[in-house]
Amino acid sequence: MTVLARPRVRTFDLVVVANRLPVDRVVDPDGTEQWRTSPGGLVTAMESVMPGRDGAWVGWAGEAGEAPEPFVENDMYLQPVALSAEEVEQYYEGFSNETLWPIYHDVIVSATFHRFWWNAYRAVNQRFAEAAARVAAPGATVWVHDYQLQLVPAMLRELRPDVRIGWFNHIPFPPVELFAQLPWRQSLVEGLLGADFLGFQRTADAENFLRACRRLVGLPTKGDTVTHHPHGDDGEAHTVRASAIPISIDFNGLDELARTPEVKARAAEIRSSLGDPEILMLGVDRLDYTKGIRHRLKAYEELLRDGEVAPPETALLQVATPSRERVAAYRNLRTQVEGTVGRINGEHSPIGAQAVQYLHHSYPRSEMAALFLAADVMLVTPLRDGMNLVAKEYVSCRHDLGGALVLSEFTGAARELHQAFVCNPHDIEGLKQTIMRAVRAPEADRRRRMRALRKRVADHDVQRWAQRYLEALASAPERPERQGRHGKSA
Ligand code: GDG
Repeated sequence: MTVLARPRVRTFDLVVVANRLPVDRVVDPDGTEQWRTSPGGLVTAMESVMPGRDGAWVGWAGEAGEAPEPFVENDMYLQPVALSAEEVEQYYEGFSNETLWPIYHDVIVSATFHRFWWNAYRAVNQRFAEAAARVAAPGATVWVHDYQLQLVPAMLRELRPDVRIGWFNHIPFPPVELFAQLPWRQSLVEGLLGADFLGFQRTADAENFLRACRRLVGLPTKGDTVTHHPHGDDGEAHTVRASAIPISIDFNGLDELARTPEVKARAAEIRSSLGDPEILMLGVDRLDYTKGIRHRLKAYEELLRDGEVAPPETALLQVATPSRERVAAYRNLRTQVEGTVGRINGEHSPIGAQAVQYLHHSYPRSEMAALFLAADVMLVTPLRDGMNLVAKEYVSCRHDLGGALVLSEFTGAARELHQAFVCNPHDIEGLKQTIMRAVRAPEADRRRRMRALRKRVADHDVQRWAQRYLEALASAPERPERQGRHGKSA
């Protein structure tokens, strides 16, 4: 019998598994292809954590069909996972973004359930688990991210009992009453319990998960832990910790960027191109219904109508980064937002100035920093948001201690950024008042708040987040599978 040599696969001690690779393929006008860092919360966070760790990243490259060969980018080994066009529709747009995303964000739009979407979700999670199993070195640490991959921990555990598995949820974990709607709730809980440690943005999210374990699956919980029997009722019991480790941003990197002469000059240029308004308000969001853009515009429109603010002295600049454009709820939102912006400008803009400057684009990081540095009032008004990195980025750019942050109480960030002007975006009257409080706050008050906000983010930056997460994962109790104790206990 001839034994065929297996191709050598590189393996790594740290493997990140996320729906998307951190890069997009771009084709230059001359036809050459290259990879460019893709925007988004998870990528922004992990980008400053991975370099220097000799890690691998398993994820989808963003185009349906065959996966590209593995490649190295920014010191990271990237292992693409293939998704067919049908899987993109069913696993990603369907189950992830039309079933889970609404359920996990308070059902701001209603969720859609299809059994064939679930089947695709399971099949794709299995493929991700297999890809992670291939590149993980013996005893490696595998860090799985987000709601698209909730079955990966248990699937990977089955394939590779030797590895240490962590999962981090970037979005909220829903209250048990909403999670209970999912016909596949038990499988999702069991999928997650394959991990050694489960990380959440807020304590309330971890508690929601533990409540789901208790009430929907009948598992005992104690403090921030849940106990289950990975190998059936007669097998050995195992305890998994679920607790909050809130994500952050690269404070020093952004602080440095915002201090460069180029960014400062660009900030001044942005203000002057808007006619040097006295008050420049700014919104920066993915165009997503969770971000409260419609509520923000409504409040702003009423402030214009009431004569509280007026262009050109006041301007609102709204960056709405294109997102999930193949999902109907996102297309509807775009139509609504653009209709509202058109109406506001039609009714309130004088010749030569715009009440709302609306930008449906993605921008380089330095342009974002310049926008943050230019804005007097930053409007972060989500109806529900796991964390919201934009709020933390804004304060990181304000080395001048200028600016004021209006922040929704329904963001994870509001648990940390107490000195912001905190608002309830559903309460339009209250939102208007909070915006005006931020506009009119005495300079000394704004500076005092900004100093405290910056200290909080500087002391709790993304490097500390990653370190805390990896330490929590490393100190998780040994699982029976890893010790080779699969069967019944003696
Ligand atoms: C999820 C959770 C959680 C946006 N437009 C551009 C751009 N961005 C960057 C922002 C920020 C990131 O993308 C967006 O992060 P958020 O936290 O605001 O929101 P999600 O994308 O919904 O992220 C969220 C996050 O994961 C992390 O755990 O906070 O709650 O929903 O960094 O600056 N960056 C560039 N150009 C753009 O046009 N360069």
